Amino acid sequence: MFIMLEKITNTFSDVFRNIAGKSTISEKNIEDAVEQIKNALLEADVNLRVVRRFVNSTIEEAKGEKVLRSVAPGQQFVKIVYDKILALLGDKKTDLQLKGQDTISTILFLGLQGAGKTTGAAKLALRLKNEGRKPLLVACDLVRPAAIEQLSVLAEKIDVPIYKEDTKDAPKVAKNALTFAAKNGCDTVIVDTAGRLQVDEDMMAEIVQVKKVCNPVETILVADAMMGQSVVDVAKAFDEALSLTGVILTKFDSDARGGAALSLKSVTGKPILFMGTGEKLTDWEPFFPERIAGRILGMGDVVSLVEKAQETFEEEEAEKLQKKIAKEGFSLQDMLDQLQRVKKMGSIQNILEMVPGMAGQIDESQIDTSVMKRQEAIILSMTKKERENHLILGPSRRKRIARGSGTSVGEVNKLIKQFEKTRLMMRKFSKNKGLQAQFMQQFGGK
Ligand SMILES: Nc1nc2c(ncn2[C@@H]2O[C@H](COP(=O)(O)OP(=O)(O)O)[C@@H](O)[C@H]2O)c(=O)[nH]1
Ligand SMILES: [Mg+2]
Repeated sequence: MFIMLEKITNTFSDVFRNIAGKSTISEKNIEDAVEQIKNALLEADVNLRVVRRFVNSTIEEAKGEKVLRSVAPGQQFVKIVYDKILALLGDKKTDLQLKGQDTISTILFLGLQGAGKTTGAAKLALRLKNEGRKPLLVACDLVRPAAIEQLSVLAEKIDVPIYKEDTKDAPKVAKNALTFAAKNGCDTVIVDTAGRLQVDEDMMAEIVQVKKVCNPVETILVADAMMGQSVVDVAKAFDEALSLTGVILTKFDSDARGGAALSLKSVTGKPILFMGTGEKLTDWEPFFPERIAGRILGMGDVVSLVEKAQETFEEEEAEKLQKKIAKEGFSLQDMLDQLQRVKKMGSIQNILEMVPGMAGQIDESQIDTSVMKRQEAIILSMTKKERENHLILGPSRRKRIARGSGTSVGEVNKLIKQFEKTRLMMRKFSKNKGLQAQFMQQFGGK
């Protein structure tokens, strides 16, 4: 799977390996790296306008303070590129906008001939069926001779009902299919339509009529990922005539160059909802921008780099904290800041989601954050004055804090004791660089 992005991935890996290890990078380094990336994108057949926008915004951001002045500028640079690629792909996974199962939701599939509409309709039906919905497949491709038969065979394979008629009137079929769905308790109607070899007026006119009749919640362009950037013009034409709500990319298992995936979202503004990944009816997956971005940038390598970039940022914050402690001592407010910073790193879970084999394997409950949450609640229940000077925390204040944070006086006492110990340690070792790490560790534990 994913042969299609291999080439572009190789380039990214080279560029990153080169730049990530540098302890300082110049504007020239950034420009060179971005130039290489630009060529890789163009070679992958990404739309020129998309490439230009990507290049400009990356250079601008990479030349900013945060990168050039940071401890590990190469890593920050990689993170910026990752974020931009992710944005190209649509940031977050988008779900189908289906209505509740007490009404009928119609999904209209359209696209050029051979794009994968008919196969895709069956693949989606299978998926929805497995999710507990009751799909109905509708054969509205009345142009290609064997089209109805093709859908019938697929429907039978996945044991999903099909609605078909011996006619050339597609809108009529769509209309009758809805009645059929209502009578037979189907809640999701997937309408397969006729494609042409290229965008053509007759086809558009017919699908516009079909759309009017069936009032779909989703009007989805099914596009072949092997088409490269020419898919962009096709998408635009369909969108103008039919107001698309989303896109499905098929043949992701091919060795296409990836241009379509990287162009479609940003040119059309429509989310990529699913991808077809093979000939089998189960070769169908939701489109996860994070996974694809990780994949494009060379997965393993880049994931760890992005993670490191995040850590480096933490390190810089920690360094600032050290300086402050050396001067003023460590306060409960500092402890709160630390807790909250550690909590933010929860996003590491998201990063792990992109590692092959890890996706879906991580159980939120396995990451124990409850201790930290309680500690945070305790400090949050203190006044500013108390956070600055723990010495004023007498019994009645502790009781109030326990009540305010929904914890016990015992827990408050424990936290203050832990704080005092840490504070002492901090003072002793405030010039010791390894201390922050130790400190963090201590908090993670019980
Ligand atoms: N390898 C691969 N082949 C696909 C995929 N989706 C569709 N196909 C094949 O592409 C061809 C055209 O698909 P079809 O659904 O008939 O396209 P339609 O004309 O848009 O309805 C068929 O041979 C499918 O098996 C996919 O994700 N991967
Ligand atoms: Mg078809």
